[in-house]
Amino acid sequence: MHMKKLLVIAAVFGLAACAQPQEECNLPENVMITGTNPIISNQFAADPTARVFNGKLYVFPSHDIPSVITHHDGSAWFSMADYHVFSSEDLTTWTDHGVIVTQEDVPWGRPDAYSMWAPDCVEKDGKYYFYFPNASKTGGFAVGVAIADNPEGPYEILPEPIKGINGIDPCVLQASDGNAYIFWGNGRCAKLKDNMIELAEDNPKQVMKWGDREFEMVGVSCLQGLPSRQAEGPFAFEYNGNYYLTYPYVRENTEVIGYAMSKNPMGPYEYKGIIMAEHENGCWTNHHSIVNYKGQWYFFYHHNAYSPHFDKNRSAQIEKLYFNEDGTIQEIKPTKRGVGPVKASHKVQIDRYSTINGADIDYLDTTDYFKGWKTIFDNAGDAVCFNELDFGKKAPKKVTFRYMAGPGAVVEVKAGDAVCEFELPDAREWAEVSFDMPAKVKGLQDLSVKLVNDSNAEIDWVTFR
Ligand code: FUB
Repeated sequence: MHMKKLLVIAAVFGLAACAQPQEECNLPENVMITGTNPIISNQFAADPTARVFNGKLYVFPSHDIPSVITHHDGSAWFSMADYHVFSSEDLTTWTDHGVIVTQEDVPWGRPDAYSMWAPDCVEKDGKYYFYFPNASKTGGFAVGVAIADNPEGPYEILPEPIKGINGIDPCVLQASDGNAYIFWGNGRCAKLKDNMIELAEDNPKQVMKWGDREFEMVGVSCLQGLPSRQAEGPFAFEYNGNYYLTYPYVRENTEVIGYAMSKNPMGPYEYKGIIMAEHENGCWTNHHSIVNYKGQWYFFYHHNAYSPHFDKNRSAQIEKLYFNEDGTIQEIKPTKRGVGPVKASHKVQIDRYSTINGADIDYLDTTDYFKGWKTIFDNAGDAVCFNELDFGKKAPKKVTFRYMAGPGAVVEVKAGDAVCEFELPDAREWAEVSFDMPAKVKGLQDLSVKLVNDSNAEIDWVTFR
């Protein structure tokens, strides 16, 4: 294809007051437009369990807050007092439906434990069963159930936790054999009764020893003999006649997500490998779920993107997941770009790039990481590329940058066949500037933004209208 090159130093159109489109200016407080990673930007959202209900994607994460309790060694620790539920139809616009369960309202739980770890939610016969771990008044962790008529709630918390489960991180598998199985902790699994709130009578039982104490545990340990050091957060699902037990465990120093396969929900499972390796920045935990939405498989997981110095304040992210022909799962690398469609008319966060060449990324405000990031261009040639940006059917007439720049900074914007250059006015504080678009760009295009000359610029976002 012949590339049309428009090397125009476009005239400044004017400093814009509110450059973002109406839908972004007037967003209700509980609605976020992201499309990139992390997906939830109004709070921390760890351990994201994704489920599809009524054609909509729901995410049930745990809700990290800055540490208010300490670990036994005195260090800052996971602190979670309640659960929110989020939903999206396009994986870009996320609605926070608010708090569905809070620690003060759990009759059997310690109201000040801040221990509402990873939850799950499944539907049966029009009822939504929300499974959550919590510190119990009688010691240790237990798993409770709250029931609702809608995924968003209101949920009614059952007075007692599930008898026979001592542990964290419940996940429920509704298998094609007609049974529901609950997995928890380090890969233990038991069958649920039809009522979804009790363990079945015919579950196997194991006598375990803890020092000189003996006690009976219900169900089976599906990860016994498999790589599973410090395993937690099991997520089980069924696809194409195979059961998958996916779980975080410590391979060297921090968690990876591994998986095992079986022909039976309760195993035995055969270890198959890694789905996601350790986080490069040392974030100790990862916790995930896997869901098919509108024909595409997705991997939800977490990272501490909004809390670089405290890895117990985590945020949910999404990547696409692919199977090999033999049913094994291809390894996934975390990205900043994520999976959501992004419109060119939105504030395009180019710091959530697909590829980067020379440019640097940094936080906009280290006193409030939720404000997000900026892209720093220091040398001629520094560039980022943001894949799959939707310019729509009508070519935008203007491009707007939120930026800072030294004198004479020229940036090249490349999208589809169009290559345009813009000289950013000198600005030492954040400013917005709009230019006429000298080229017509439509449809889905990869966008690249490059500093052309030896100057410097920082860009918060770009938008095309
Ligand atoms: O969120 C608290 C705990 O950290 C979860 O329950 C684990 O899976 C780990 O992500």
